[in-house]
Amino acid sequence: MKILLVNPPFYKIMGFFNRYFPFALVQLGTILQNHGHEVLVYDGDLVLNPQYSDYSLLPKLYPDYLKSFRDANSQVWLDLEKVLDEFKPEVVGISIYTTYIASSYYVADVVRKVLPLCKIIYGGPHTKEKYNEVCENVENFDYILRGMCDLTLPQLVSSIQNDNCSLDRISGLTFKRDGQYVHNPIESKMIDLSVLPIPDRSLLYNDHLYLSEDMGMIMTSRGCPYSCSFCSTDTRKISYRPTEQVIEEVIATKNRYGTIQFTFKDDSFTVNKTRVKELCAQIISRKLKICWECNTRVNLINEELLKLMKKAGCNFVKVGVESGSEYVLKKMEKTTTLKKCREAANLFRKVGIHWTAYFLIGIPGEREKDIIETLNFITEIKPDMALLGVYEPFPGTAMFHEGVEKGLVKPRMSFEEFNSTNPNDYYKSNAKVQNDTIEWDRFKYLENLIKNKARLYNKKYVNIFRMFKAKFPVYRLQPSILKNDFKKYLGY
Ligand code: B12
Ligand code: SF4
Repeated sequence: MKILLVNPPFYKIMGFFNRYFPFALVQLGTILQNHGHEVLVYDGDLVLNPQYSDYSLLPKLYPDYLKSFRDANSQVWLDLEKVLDEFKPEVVGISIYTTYIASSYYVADVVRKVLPLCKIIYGGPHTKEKYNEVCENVENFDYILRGMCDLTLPQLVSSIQNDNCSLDRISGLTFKRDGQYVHNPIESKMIDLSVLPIPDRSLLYNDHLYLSEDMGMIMTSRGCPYSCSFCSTDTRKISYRPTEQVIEEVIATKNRYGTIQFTFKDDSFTVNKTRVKELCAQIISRKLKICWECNTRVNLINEELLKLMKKAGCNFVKVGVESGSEYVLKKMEKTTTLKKCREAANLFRKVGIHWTAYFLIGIPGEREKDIIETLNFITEIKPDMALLGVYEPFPGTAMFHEGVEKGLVKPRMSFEEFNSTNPNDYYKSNAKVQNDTIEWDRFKYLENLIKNKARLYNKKYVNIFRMFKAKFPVYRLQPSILKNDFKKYLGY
C-alpha cells in the first residue's frame, strides 16, 4: 500500500527553530517498507529559515499557529496538500504529541479534504493516555494505535488491506465497530529492539534539506527504569539495541549525510555502563571519528566512564538537575540529591566534558523559597549551560493526577479549547494559576527573574567559549554548522 506518515507542523508556523527529523515516523516507515509498502515520511515541521530560538516567545506567537487553521492560503497547509496530491497515499499516519494536538487534528481535516477515501491512523505519545478524548473531540480518523507501534502498525495496515480482518487481535488498537469505539488493551509496553531495522532516513521527503547534525539523532535504547512524577515515560523497564546495529546506523548516517555530530537521545543513556563502554570501545577501535552528545542522570556517571566517553567523542552531556531544593526533588520523585548533583558537577569539570543542566520550576507544592534555592544552585554548581523550563502537566504522569486532585489540572480538553489555548497552558484549569503555593503575579515575577539570570549566565563569555570549544572539531569540518549555531545564539 502507499503510506504517508506525517509529523504535523508546529514550530514552523511560528517561525521557531526546530531540531532533528521525526525519528519515530522514520522508524515506523522503515518497518512498513520492509513489509513491502511504499512509504513517504513528511515532516511538516522541517524549518529551513527559523526566525526565533527563544521558546519563551511562544505565548506571544501561538495565535499565528491557531490562525493558520482558518487561513486557506497558509503555506504550510498548501505544502501538505501538494504532497498528498502528488503521492496519493491510501493510508496516512499522523503523530500526536500533546503540545501540537491542534495541528494533528487539522492534518486529518486536510487529508479528508484532499483524499476522502484515505484511511487515517493516529499514534504517538499523546494517544496512549488520551485516546478517549481524541474520540470525543474529532471524527476525521479511522484508527488510533496506542503504545509502541513497531509491531502493530504493520499488522493494522495488513488488516486494512484485507478489509479490516482481525482488528480485535491488534494490541492497543482503537477502532469503530457498528458505530461504537472498541479499545483493544495494550499487551506489552516493551518490544525487542534487536528485531527492528535501522531507521532509513531517506524515506523523508526532502531528506537532503536537513542539517547533517539533525540527521544524527539515534536511539540506542527505549524506556527508563525511573519514575519522575512529571515525566510521561512509563516503561519502568529498558530495552537495548545491539551495539553492532547502532554502529552500523552511525556509519550509514555519516556516509549519506556527512554527519559528524550525533545525539544519542535515549532517556538515560548510561543506565547500563557495560553497554556504554562497549559502544565507546567500538567507536574508538573502528576510528569512527565522530562527536556525540547524550542525556543521562547525575547518579548514573563516574569518572572512569566519563573519561572513556570523552575519548570516544562525547562532547556534550545533558542532565536533569531539576531543582536546588531537596523538598522539590522529593516531590518530583527524582531519586537524586543535591549532594549527587554537586558530585556530578565536579566530575564533569574534572573530566572536561561540556554539560548542560535542565531545571524545572512551577510544580504543584513548590514554594518561593524553592525557586530561589534553584537560582542559587545554578550559580553554585556552575553548569556550562543552564536550561530552565516551566512545568506543564502531561497526561499520564503522576503529577497530572496530583494536579487533578488539587484542582490545578482539568482531566479533559475539548476541541475548542485546543484551538484557542496557548499549548503551554493545555490541561491547566486556569491559565493564570501555575500552582497551589505561589500567587500568579509572584510566580511570573520569579519566572522572569530566574529566566533572565539563566540567560545572562549562559551568555557569559566563559560559557560561550566552552560551548565553542566543545563543538570546535565539528565546526572545523563543517563550518555551516557554526553559522547555524551563531544564528541560533543571536535569536536566544
Ligand atoms: C527525541 C525527543 C524529542 C526531540 C524531537 C523528536 C523527534 N523529532 O523525533 C525534541 C528535542 C525536539 C523534543 C521536543 C519536545 N518533546 Co520530546 N521527546 C523525545 C524523546 C526523548 C524520544 C522520542 C522518540 O523518538 N522515541 C522513540 C520512538 C520510537 O518512540 P515514540 O516517539 O514513543 O514512538 C512510538 C509510539 O509513540 C508510536 N508512534 C509515534 N508516532 C506515531 C505515529 C503514528 C501514526 C503511529 C501509528 C504510531 C506512532 O510508535 C512509535 C514506535 O513504537 C521522548 C521520550 C521517549 N522516551 O520517547 C520525548 C517526548 C516524546 N517529548 C515530550 C515532550 C513533552 C516534548 C516537548 C513538549 C518538550 C518541551 N517542553 O518543549 C517538545 C515538543 C516537541 C513538539 N514538536 O511539539 C514528551 C511527550 C509527552 C506528550 N504527551 O506529548 C516525551 C514522551 C518525554 C517525556 N517523557 O515526557 N522531543
Ligand atoms: S525524567 Fe528522565 S530519568 Fe526521569 S523518568 Fe523521565 S526519562 Fe526517566
